[in-house]
Amino acid sequence: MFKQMMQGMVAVMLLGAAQVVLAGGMQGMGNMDMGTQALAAEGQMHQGHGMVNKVNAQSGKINITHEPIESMGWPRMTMDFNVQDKAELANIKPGMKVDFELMTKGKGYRITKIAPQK
Ligand SMILES: [Cu+2]
Repeated sequence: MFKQMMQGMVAVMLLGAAQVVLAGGMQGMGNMDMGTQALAAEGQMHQGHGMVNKVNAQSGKINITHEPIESMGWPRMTMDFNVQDKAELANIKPGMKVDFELMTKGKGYRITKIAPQK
């Protein structure tokens, strides 16, 4: 999985979007605690879609295989996210397809909205 992610990152960098990758905090994958406290209300919003692999409603974490998020310069990949409002995970189960909103600021990012696809 990590190798796949690295390949994806290399591909993105080759496309000249290295800055987007750095700003998007790809270094933080697998350790999503990083930078979340620094997130502020004026962060940038991105739309994501994907399949849920794991949900931890208690800690507010979710693992999603998401489709490419062009505004982030991200290829399709599997990764962990922190969810701002843990309560939103109550209705989210592994195997579900979801739509979500991702807020980024600096190197941090978190899901601010998530719901099953209709
Ligand atoms: Cu990703």
